[in-house]
Amino acid sequence: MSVDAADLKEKILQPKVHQGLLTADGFRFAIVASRWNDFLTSKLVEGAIDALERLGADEKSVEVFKVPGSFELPLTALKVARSGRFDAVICIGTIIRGETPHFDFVAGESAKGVAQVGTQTGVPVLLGIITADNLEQAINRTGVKAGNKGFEAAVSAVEIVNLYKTMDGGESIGKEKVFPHVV
Ligand code: INI
Repeated sequence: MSVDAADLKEKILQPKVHQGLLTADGFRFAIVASRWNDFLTSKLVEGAIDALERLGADEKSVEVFKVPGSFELPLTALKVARSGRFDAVICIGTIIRGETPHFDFVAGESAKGVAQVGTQTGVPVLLGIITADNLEQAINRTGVKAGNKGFEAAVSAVEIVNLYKTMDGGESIGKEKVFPHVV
């Protein structure tokens, strides 16, 4: 018996897809930014603010917390997340290998720490940290060649807060929870 292409196509599962809208309206965002390599890091902060503004955030819904270096991002993000004042925390920094023998330590601890804050608090924490082997690579990731990591992290923040809103029973899906087993 032959099976034609049309039959096969009908049998392909089409599961329900959950994804966040790209609207910042009604959400509050914290940007936690390192001062290290500020001539680059400030471009990432600008990129993040630009993304939030373009996606509909207003000035009162965005706050920036400055810290000395990327190593200080996780604990600051934890305090910000625990404050209950923000829907997402966007962590921004620039770590360049050429500048420190501690690169792996600073980069590893910063990324791991930032990830832990999200899982510990349930508040989405976004990684907008550039880790680069040299200055040229870092410059290229601030929007010169390969996109702006701050902008990208902010867009991801907007998407994820919208996704969690629908999963937690936000207006777009009514009051019923998408995942009733998640409390
Ligand atoms: N912090 C950075 O954000 N980027 C770097 O490249 C960097 N380097 O090269 O050392 C850096 N170091 C500082 C570190 O994050 C802490 O602020 C410092 O160790 C004090 O805790």
